[in-house]
Amino acid sequence: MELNQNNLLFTIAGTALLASCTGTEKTVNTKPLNIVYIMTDDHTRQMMSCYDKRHIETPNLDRIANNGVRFTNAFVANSISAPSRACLLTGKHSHKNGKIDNITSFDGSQQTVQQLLQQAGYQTAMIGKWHLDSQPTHFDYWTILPGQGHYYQPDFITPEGRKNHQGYATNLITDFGLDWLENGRDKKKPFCLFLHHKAAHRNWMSDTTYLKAYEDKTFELPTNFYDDYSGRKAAKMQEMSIASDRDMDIVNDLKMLRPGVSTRLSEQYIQGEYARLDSAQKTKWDAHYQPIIDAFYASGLQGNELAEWKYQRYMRDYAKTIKSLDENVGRILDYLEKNGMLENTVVIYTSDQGFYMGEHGWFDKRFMYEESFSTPLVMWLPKSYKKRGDIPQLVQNIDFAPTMLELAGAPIPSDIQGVSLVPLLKNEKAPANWRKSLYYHYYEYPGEHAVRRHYGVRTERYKLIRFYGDIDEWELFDLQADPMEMNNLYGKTGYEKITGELCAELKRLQEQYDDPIRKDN
Ligand code: SGN
Ligand code: CA
Repeated sequence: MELNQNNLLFTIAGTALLASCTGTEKTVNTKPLNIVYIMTDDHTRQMMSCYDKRHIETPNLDRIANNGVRFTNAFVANSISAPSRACLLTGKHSHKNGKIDNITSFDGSQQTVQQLLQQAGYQTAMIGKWHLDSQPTHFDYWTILPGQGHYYQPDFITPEGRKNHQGYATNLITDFGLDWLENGRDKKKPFCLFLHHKAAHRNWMSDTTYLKAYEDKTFELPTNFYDDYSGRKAAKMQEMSIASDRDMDIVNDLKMLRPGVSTRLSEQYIQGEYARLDSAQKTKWDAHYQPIIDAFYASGLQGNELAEWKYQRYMRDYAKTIKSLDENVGRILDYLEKNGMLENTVVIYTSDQGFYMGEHGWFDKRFMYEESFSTPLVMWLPKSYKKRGDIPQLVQNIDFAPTMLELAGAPIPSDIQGVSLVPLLKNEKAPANWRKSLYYHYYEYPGEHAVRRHYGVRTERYKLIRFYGDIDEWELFDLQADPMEMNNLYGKTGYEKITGELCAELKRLQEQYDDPIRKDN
């Protein structure tokens, strides 16, 4: 075999992989491992049937979990889009990669996973929602949505400029991914494909194909839908309530467009997503929504009845976008299977964060409470990785970069803060020294939805949060006794010892990760 630099790198990657999978030192050349990383926007575990059977079926996402692993304790470092993406690419917490909120620009000259993968001989591609403001770096191929992008007839930006495409974003992103896999890449090299969907982001626009889906379903109301936020000041001060006219907009979010009805976001809908539908799509759209609009305005719903009606409409629209996602993930899996690639490809499915589906009466994310702090995470594993079923260890999105590097047989730089998940993917005893706590820090305040800045620590059982800025509030939850996080135990008798322990752990994490913020800020 001719040994050019790339071949040499592949051989090293393949050899290292085999050695790490089997625990043997055999030097047999294997095909280097490919990585398909699929990340959706705002998709939450409650709406994925391998995590939660109450609401919808997601057979293709479940197919990933059933052929690999399901992480039951996967979390993000900062529950909002652009910061999550920066954590993914750098393997570092927000204060280290500099992308603390959706507003600042990502410094693309810093070390990234795609750069390190390229150096290891990988082809890299980024397709879909990017949201980092600065131009992508170190991708052999990229085509990205500008900003949040659009569901219908979206523009995509490439190194050659901006181009409009006819169709629905979830289908288009998948089409571009499949096209790159088939025609775009150098098939002699291993690859890492990042496929980043716009769905299921607000305002939850369904593909016209699925408009009728879930219309007969009545979704179960979360038990804490009518949370009064007692003992939790920051939770009371948010602006992400389904019941509130100001927060969940009847026109923009729920599509109840009628001449003469003007709401805070009605123009955003009329000039925005609704205006983007072509005439055939608009005909189907109107035919579907008009009877619902008529019945809604005739009903005169008020109070709790109105809030619950809004919840049902929200759940249905969101579920429709997930139906498209699930089907499109199936297309990717089918392609990999048909082309015999599933035996040397790891498929990772996750979201940029979790989301509220009515818990605490909310939509959106941002809080360190479970629904938005957690994120779905399932992986399809080739046979050489023996672990199957659930992985309960605490993992975080800063772990993706080092995981990809280890999967590629590439070294993990010491300044990366996450840890590789590869030891958990082997069917060996989980490492005894696995992390026992996670650190979180959210910064986007003042900002949309008015969630106050906060940081905190989560252990297997407890969570301690400090909200700061224009408030100074501490919250403590016993997740075992109170999984919905309704009862703030901070300052209550009997919790002094655990509070002290968690404060010390929080301080330790802030020192370990070198977060300049300190308790007395
Ligand atoms: C938009 C949404 C917000 C959402 C942010 C951030 N408003 O501004 O509801 O929290 O994006 O979302 S909208 O009326 O424009 O849809 S993120 O996932 O990109 O962080
Ligand atoms: Ca998001």
